[in-house]
Amino acid sequence: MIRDPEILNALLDSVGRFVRERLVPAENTVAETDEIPADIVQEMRELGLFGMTVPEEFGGLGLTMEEEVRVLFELCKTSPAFRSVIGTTVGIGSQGILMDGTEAQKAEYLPRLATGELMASFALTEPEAGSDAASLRTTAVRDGDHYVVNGTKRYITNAPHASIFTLMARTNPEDKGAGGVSAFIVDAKSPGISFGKIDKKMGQRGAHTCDVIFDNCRVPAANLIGLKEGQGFKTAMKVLDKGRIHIAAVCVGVAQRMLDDALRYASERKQFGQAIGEFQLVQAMLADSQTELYAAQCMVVDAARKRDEGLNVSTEASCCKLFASEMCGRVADRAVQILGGAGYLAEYGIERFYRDVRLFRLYEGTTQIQQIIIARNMLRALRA
Ligand code: COS
Repeated sequence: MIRDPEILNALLDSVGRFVRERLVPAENTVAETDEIPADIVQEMRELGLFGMTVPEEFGGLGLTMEEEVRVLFELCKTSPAFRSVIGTTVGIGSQGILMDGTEAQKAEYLPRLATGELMASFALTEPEAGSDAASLRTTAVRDGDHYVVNGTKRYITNAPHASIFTLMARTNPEDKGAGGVSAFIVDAKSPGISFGKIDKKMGQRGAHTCDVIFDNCRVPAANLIGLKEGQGFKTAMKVLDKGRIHIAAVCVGVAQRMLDDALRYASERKQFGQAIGEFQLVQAMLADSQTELYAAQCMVVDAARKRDEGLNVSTEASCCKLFASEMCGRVADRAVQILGGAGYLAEYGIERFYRDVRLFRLYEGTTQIQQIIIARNMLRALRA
């Protein structure tokens, strides 16, 4: 749903200009330094990007899902590390509070998340609990008006910069599955929290992940999301349903950028006396990429609209994440192929995108997990 096309178009124009004038020229520096410059993060705050998904009553832009994906299509025509700076705050780190938090929890955190004063991060994955998220072992034991948290979380995006975590921990040791898990808002400065070294990754330099270790960390009971135990896994799954549409939109944006670069190269590079884009085998790669990109974009917009209508989009979200992330990988591969030797050289940038986009098929649920969710939902619908 688009509330006001004129306001949205103005936002899309500013984001597009920001990407072209500020982010694209900084891509190499970010890759070399592994840092997003502080002035760029500040400009993202000023553009309201940290508050994209926070309702207007709490000071955010209150974008609908359709508006959000359209902003992402523009914002992601550059290195995905830039999106990652805001990604966990607008997405998986904050949405649990919005979806299931009490009014007091929303009032306490959402306004400061919206301005980017606070950054949020999502702490679900553990060394022994990745795809099987419900088997997590981090414990939260009630002690008076606090919970005492112990355990380790792994691959936590933006953990080194986070002000708060949405943490999933087991409050009922008798229940080893999803029903024993609760969600908490945890201040990153709490005593008992320490951080592992920043992970060295295949790509997305400038986006940081690390382990987060909880050692007798005391979390106020008032920070139990929704003040209800045993609901944390469902909160995480609802957050991921939305997150997967968000990531699919990111894939569309990045794929568009790679295809634009490949198209430009194909029209300029000459071999056998003409631009390589005139050769049908190169055209096939361009056309297949355009077709799949268009399909992914249509899927993302459709799923976003359905979510805006209040429908359950668990299946659609997984279809989008699966198709768009795999599409993005294929477009990256073809872009390298079209650039040939230049595609393999760092200075042309495509090899960096090729490494960056590999993550899309892994995080917020691997392709195989999306397949499982889609098929399970189909079978459940048949039985219902
Ligand atoms: N929305 C709301 N509730 C949901 C839900 C959703 N999308 N998906 C599951 N639930 C509920 C189920 O209804 C069930 O509740 P009841 O016990 O009341 O029926 C409960 O949550 C447990 O669900 P389920 O039995 O399906 O859990 P499983 O352990 O079988 O796991 C998968 C399901 C594999 C789908 C889940 O573990 C998953 O998504 N794994 C990937 C995790 C991931 O994306 N990690 C990336 C980390 S974030 S970067």
